[in-house]
Amino acid sequence: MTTTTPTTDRIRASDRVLPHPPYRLPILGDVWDLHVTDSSQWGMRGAQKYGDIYERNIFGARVTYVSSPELMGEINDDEKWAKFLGVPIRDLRSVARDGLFTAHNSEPNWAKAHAILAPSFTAAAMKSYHTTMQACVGELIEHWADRDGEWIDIPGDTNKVALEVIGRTGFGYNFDSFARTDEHPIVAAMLRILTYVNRSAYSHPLVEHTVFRKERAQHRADVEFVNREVDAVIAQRQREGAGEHGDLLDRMLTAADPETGQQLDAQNIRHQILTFLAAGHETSAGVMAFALHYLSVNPEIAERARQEIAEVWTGDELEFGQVPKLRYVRRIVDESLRLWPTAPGYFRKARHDTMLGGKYPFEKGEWVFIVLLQLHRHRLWGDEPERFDPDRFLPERVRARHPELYRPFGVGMRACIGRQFAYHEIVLVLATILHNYDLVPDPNYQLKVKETITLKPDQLRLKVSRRS
Ligand code: MNH
Repeated sequence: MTTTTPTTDRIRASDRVLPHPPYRLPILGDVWDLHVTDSSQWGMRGAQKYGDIYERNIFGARVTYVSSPELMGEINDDEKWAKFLGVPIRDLRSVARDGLFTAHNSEPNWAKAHAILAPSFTAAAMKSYHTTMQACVGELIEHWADRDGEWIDIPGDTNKVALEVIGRTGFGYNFDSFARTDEHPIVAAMLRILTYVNRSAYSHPLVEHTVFRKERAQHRADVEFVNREVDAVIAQRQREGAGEHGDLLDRMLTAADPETGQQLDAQNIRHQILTFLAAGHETSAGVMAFALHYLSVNPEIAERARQEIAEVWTGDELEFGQVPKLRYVRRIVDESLRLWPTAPGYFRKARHDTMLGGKYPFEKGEWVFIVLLQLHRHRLWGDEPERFDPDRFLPERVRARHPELYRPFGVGMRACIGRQFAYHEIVLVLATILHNYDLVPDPNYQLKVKETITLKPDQLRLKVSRRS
């Protein structure tokens, strides 16, 4: 018997034909159709016009946008596609270097830090953070106590809770967000860093050296400042002796990679701390804020959540083991993350030449952007994808659905390490707020979403009134 090897043609990027905006120009390509401020929402609108896979060609650079559940199965396979640091994530390396989020797969510190930190992020590990998280929410509840009838800046305050949570559980650091009136200097510097990265990512070095010379100098000073501050926290802990605090910093200073027996070095620990500050704060805070918006305009959903909370929360405090029993509150979180995945997409690059979906040739190293905003509104979600309906996450409905339709935390080896942490924290915060306060929406508010790498409801304000 003779076997014939099929003669496959070489895979060539130039053979790839994809839908794209009309009026493509020579050299400039689709540059007229580029949005740099709301790039994820623009990616979503493009998908609604051009389809589940389409491209924009910007001066010859091709950006492919994917929101097809069928193609996701292939792209989410770690054997076929790998994490890619697209703009603006790549530029976060100026502060986070080879920290978990911004490390290339090939950098040895990724596997090492992943092995060392993973045990600190299991559902069971949340037990050691629960009381600390509760203390942070308690400060928020206190902060609102005398503010009946005042407008409250919701994203501002959820940011404070999430910052306190990550600061204290991460490295025993209290930012004192609710006591102070000014912004903590580390927070101010981190905010400027993220704003700079988000804007300059689409810029040219020459422009940064001239037009934005001052901002660039400030950026460098900010990076140096946060490095120094975080290094001081690490050094202080080393002097005190690590091991008794039960936070992530203790673990990083004491645990070794089971594979190699190696520990993380102090510089890498700094990059992990900065990573947790950047990746683990605004993302969670944004979800809390979106959920509070939807709860305020859907009082029947808030009421149903309050009934569940009343059944589960029987003593003085909401106990660790009670949090996972708040199934409806959890569905509210899932549904908020469906409509507004606060990390609105991620990048993957082809590990080898490949024919995506049997149709689209991608050469090794070429990359795509996963448009989570649109995947989460795909027609397979039904006729009313914009409607906020937590019951989409009833277990039987989840089982009946295409498995690739929902990826707010990414997937595979580079998926979010903080997923359980985020769920525990967000459910705890929302349940405590609903238990203590009624939420009153601004009748004139129209949801508008602001992008600063992550998403948040722009200028959302609510009134809260204490429940008796
Ligand atoms: Mn998080 C990676 C979304 C909360 C720390 N996070 C990711 C990715 C997504 C994501 C998506 C994958 C990106 C990619 O594939 O390129 N993260 C979220 C969302 C929330 C969130 C929507 C809140 C809700 N993340 C958190 C929290 C922490 C955290 C909280 C820390 C305490 N996330 C990380 C780290 C990574 C990550 C670290 C990188 C993991 C890795 O690559 O190994």
